Amino acid sequence: MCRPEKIVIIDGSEKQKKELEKEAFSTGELVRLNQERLPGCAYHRTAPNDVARTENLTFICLKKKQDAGPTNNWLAPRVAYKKASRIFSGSMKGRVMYVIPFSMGPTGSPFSKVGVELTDSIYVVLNMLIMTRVGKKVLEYLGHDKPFTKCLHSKADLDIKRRLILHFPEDNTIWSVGSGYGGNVLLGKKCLSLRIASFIAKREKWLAEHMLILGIEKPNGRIDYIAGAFPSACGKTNLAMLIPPETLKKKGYRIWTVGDDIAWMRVDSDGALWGINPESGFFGVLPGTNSKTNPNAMITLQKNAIYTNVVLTPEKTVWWEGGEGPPPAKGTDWLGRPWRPGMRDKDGNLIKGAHPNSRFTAPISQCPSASFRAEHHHGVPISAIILGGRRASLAPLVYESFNWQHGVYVGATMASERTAAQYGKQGEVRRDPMAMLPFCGYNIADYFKHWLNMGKRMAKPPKIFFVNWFRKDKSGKFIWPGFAENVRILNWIIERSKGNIGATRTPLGYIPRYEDIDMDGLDFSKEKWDELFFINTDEWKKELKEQKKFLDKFGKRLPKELVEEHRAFKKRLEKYK
Ligand code: SAT
Ligand code: MN
Repeated sequence: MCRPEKIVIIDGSEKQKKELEKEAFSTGELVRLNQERLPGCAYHRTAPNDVARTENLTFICLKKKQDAGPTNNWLAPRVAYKKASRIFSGSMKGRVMYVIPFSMGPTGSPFSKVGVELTDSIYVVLNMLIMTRVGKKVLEYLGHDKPFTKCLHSKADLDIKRRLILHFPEDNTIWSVGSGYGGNVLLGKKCLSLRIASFIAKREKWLAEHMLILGIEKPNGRIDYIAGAFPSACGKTNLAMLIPPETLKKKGYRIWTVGDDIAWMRVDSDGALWGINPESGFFGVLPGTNSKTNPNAMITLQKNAIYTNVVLTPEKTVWWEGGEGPPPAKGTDWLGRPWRPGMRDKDGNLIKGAHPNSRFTAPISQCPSASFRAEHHHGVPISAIILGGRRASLAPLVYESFNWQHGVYVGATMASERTAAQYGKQGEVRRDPMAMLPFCGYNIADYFKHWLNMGKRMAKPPKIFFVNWFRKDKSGKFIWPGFAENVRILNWIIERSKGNIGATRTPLGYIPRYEDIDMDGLDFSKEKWDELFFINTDEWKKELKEQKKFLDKFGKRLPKELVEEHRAFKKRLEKYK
């Protein structure tokens, strides 16, 4: 159908990688960066209209529309294949088709899934080499009879009117055409590891989630693991790589990074939940990343990284807003235009050099906090689950749900302000259940049911918490300092999970007592603390109505447990003074 001129199988070797880089440097698809300052690094620009996931062009193509549910775009598989075939037809004429056999999760692990991506983009190949396990080993494991996800991608002509990101869960197939942007084209990531995997996970009774996994090490050496769901560009990468504040570091606290975006979790024979990160790299947001906000990321991306849509300097280094040090005197912006700091457009607005959703791709193994258990086929035991979003008002810093069922309600109704990672109006509050709204490969009401069932399968399900690092005061300033200081809250979450400390009961759930948080080295008053945890019942009553409106979308398919939870929440709020 695509009619490529040549077919090349990606074997995962260093030699082949070097050849592909050379080829991409010669055509301008990639720019070789300053090899003294940034060894092994390359630079890439996407097309101007192709800088974030296009959710409106992303479809779940199940046979029945109801099975995709009201939150997904749907196309009948037959129609979708036909529509895309027209665009794919001859799209690789004169180009090479690369065949990428890849494993999500350590090759051969019982957790892992294999995919094969066909693509006409070297950028995709080089990113997949970082993000997934690629090559001969995967083909050997696959043999002749194991199942795999069939992934087809072509840039075609990068025309947004001829762009489609199609998922066929019933066929274990993904077709993506007309884009060259990360989440649309690195098909192992959101497409396989979330949309297709969530569909498989329901059938096979496990969880495929938009979650980071981190380990928190205590002074006594014990490491407990937390999985956390946050919408795109809400700080998952920063949280996963935290370095504790000086005072806590001295005491012996440490964070270990297992993953920053996706978690696959199963119930093991011990009745506990165990998780892996199916990816082997980070595809992280750059603006705002510097050695204060995320020192570990800054070390991770200094070599063997791919930079997408940032400023290119005359010395062939890179820069982005909120990055390290002052901007270069001049450079080339993400659109390839000459750029100087302070430049304004015709309306007087500052012109950003880097796109707000510019990204780096780098191997997890280069991260100083990379967990030594990342390659373990068995994953790590999950002690707590945190859910979070960006809410300028309303949600307190942290609260603990009363039980698994209540936690599922909190996840099902959570909302967040839109970021640059999606097309659409930024800052607008949207419901984003479990941060899976754009990633659930089937009816999300059935997904809620699946979560409820998973709770019953566990001997002792992890406790579910909600966090909001982004609450603002009346003057619009963040109340909580966030970043490294969040370790203090993670620590409380673990103590609660183990039943080691008490808490205050509120209509939302349990909240921490000021005196139970280790505030050593942080000047944070009780007054501010109370402001962070203030429950505005009028606002919450409004929120409750919004939650109801959202849940009503699912009609009869909504599990009755969530209706019960809604009623119980309403009652608790009414009684609260
Ligand atoms: O979808 S991407 O993988 O490009 C990044 C994100 O939005 O989380
Ligand atoms: Mn993500």
